[in-house]
Amino acid sequence: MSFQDTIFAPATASGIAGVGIIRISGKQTKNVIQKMTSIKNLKSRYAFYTKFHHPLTQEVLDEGILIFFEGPNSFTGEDVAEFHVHGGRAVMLSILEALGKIEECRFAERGEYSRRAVLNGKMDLTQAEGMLDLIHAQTSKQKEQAFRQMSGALEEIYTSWRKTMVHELALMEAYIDFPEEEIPDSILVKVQKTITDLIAQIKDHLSDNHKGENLREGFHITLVGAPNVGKSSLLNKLVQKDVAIVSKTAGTTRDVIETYFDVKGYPVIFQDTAGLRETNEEIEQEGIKRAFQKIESSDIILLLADAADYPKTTKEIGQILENETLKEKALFVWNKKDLNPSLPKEVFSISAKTGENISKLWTLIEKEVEEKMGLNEAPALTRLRYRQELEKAVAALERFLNENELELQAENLRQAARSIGKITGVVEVEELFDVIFKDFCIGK
Ligand SMILES: Nc1nc2c(ncn2[C@@H]2O[C@H](COP(=O)(O)OP(=O)(O)OP(=O)(O)O)[C@@H](O)[C@H]2O)c(=O)[nH]1
Ligand SMILES: [Mg+2]
Repeated sequence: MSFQDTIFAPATASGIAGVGIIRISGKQTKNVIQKMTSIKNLKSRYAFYTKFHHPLTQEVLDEGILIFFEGPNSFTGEDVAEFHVHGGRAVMLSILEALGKIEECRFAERGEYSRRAVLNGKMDLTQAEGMLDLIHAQTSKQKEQAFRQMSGALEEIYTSWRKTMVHELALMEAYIDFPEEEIPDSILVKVQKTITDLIAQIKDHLSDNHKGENLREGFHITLVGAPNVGKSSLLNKLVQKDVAIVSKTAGTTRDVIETYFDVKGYPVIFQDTAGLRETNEEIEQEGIKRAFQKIESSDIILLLADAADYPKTTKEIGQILENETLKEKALFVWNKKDLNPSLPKEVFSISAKTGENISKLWTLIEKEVEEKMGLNEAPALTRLRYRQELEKAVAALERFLNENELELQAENLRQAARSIGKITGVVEVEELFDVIFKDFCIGK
């Protein structure tokens, strides 16, 4: 992949649409415009109505709007042009095919526009990833979080931390390298103090209960219980759609049924599972195995029991409640309230059939969801990659504090700064870029 090439790709999704946009970026952009349009007085950031023709045959391919963005004032920082043409397949293909005929022009690779934007200092890696999240956002809260990140909320914090580290490192190195300059020893005490404060700030950012990551990835709620307690009925009731088969036969559900649901702007994935019981039936056993996998990995488990059996629950439910980690994320609910009028008031019960107390259950779910994903004033840590580098940075800073030798202290500070640099992309690690930009789509 050469960054000398001029690249092109559709910026809009393929399909039938009124308008389709093809974006061109690189040194040949002006040449492309000259070869494919008859625009005379090209100006940056103006909309030109023009015919687009084939650079070799001169055949008219379409007519539409051209906008030229002169570098560095463009998305990538290079010269960029946008062809706004009709959004049908044949039109788009004809333009793309024509572009391929111009020297030094080629189809863009995945994420190449964003990658160039980062390399040209238009944004850092967290902003590029924020933009990726924005494009993929499904709910309003995900969008809000992604937009903040794209606008540089995380970049600002991480860059300032890195700056502090580099600054303190410079002070230390001056102290080490120029003893005759008589830099006072008190400087070292100051550095210690600054680093101690910094550790506290980073730790505070890290101890967010993974809210930002949860919001990016979605929150998983699993419905669990013995066969026939009404898990599938409840799922259908909650998402107001007939997604799972309900029947009076015990052992109806086997596969895990996942349904995506927008809860007040937060992404929630409900998972209905096979009823837990001992069985010799092979398919059901597999279903139960899968149910247990979901119990482990989900954020909340809605443990359902049959109110007609109150207060008896099954052995499997007992086992789940004995496990400290699982118990912590379990919400216990008696279903089929309508079948047991003598249920004590204080036990939480619902009826998936009549809908009684379903709104109360929703209140509980919403509370959990907001607790686990709610946005704060401070921008959230959104990716495991950031978390890992920040943890490495904290470890290096703590080694710094415990180290006596100045050179080794400085080395630890350098390592910490490097970790932060990896998050924002200040240290240009090709490998790292490859990993990150492969998730982008072509044209971004
Ligand atoms: N009376 C009453 N019946 C219910 C209620 N909820 C579910 N049922 C009935 O209970 C039976 C089992 O419901 P399902 O939703 O299939 O139960 P399940 O827990 O998914 O069962 P498996 O998939 O077999 O594990 C069906 O006949 C439902 O109509 C309720 O609140 N009240
Ligand atoms: Mg079921």
